[in-house]
Amino acid sequence: MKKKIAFITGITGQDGSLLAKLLLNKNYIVHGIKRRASSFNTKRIDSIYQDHQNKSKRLILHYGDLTDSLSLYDLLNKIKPDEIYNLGAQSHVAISFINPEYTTNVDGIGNLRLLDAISKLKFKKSVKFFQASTSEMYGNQKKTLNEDSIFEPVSPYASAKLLAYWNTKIYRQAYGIFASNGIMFNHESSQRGENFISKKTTKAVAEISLGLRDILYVGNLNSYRDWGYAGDYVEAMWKIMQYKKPDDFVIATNKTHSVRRFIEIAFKRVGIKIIWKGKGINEVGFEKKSKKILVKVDKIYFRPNEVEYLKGNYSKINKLIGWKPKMTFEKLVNKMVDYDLKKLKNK
Ligand code: NAP
Ligand code: F7E
Repeated sequence: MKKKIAFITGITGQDGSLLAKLLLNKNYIVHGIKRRASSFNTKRIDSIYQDHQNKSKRLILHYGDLTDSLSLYDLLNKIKPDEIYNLGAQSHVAISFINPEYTTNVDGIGNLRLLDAISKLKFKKSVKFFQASTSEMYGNQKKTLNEDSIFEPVSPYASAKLLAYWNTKIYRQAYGIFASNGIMFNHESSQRGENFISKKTTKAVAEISLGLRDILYVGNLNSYRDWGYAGDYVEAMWKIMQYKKPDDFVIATNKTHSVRRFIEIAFKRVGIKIIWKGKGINEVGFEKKSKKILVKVDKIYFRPNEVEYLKGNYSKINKLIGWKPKMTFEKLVNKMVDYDLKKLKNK
């Protein structure tokens, strides 16, 4: 039987690397684009890298960029993928306030470049397209969110992603392209970028417990996120692409936890109980036993606009596709701390 061909933007990122592994296990041929960088940026996929000389290789990397329409069209036309996963993005919300134009170009117009390239392909009716949409598009509504909730973005990242969300729907309706949105709430893993709060915390906790660092500096302790496991979310992406028709789905856990709680659980894993003292910028977290201050707030990590509370409802994808998250929040935090500890001990 002919092997399915996938094309992944963002293959070097957290989700892209996990998705590539999932698809290779399902016997796909996987193509991905990597950006030119002055140092190697493929460490998340080094374990599945296959030599160019290997005639039966099923992972093929190409130089490419979501800001470069010409190469995107040429690649799609040459590769003729069955499934395209658009996971490439400047994905950091705080950094989108610092580089708003670049974020809009990659996250918003990058999606349009791909969709428009697809609409010009002879085989456009047989290609499936997945867009990595985000819960950030909802903004600050402080209620449980689903596919019918309104969108009120409060960051350049969120507005760029909303542009991509709408164009995905528009190209579906206008050109009959199989184009689906996964509206994903936060999802984490040991492969998460080190400047997101989850990985930043678990890495710092591992370092503190081994005496390699003194303090974890953070921003807003009081925001709530619906945190799931990235391994479960890439499974949802694939399932959305196998569904009989294109549609939009919330991918979430139906639970929410504060940043403060994340930090407490991470420290608990290494036997440290955190007690909080003070308010706002002066709040600190100290170890109950030793009274040592281990967590401090630094205003540099606050955003010009904050999304205070996110909680999703995954009923639709559960009912229509049968997906549900498998990993609990506590297990996820523990797994991330254990990974970071092991990595440091093996250094
Ligand atoms: P990530 O780890 O930051 O990975 C982003 C990927 O995009 C990396 O491979 C990165 O390449 C690539 N990229 C950045 N700029 C690019 C450009 N100009 N052209 C081509 N590729 C580019 O993000 P993630 O956590 O895996 O998230 C995957 C997708 O889901 C993103 O679109 C994100 O916005 C979205 N999303 C994520 C979450 C979440 O909680 N993780 C939730 C909702 C939506 P480099 O490795 O070279 O930097
Ligand atoms: O922040 C607070 C911060 O940067 C989570 C991306 O994958 O999920 C992610 O965006 C919360 C925020 O993720 C620090 O203010 C406190 O309230 O880990 P984060 P995010 O902004 O929610 C969405 C769904 C995406 O689509 C994005 O691509 O934690 N926070 N102190 C902090 N955040 C960071 N990064 N660093 C801190 O020191």
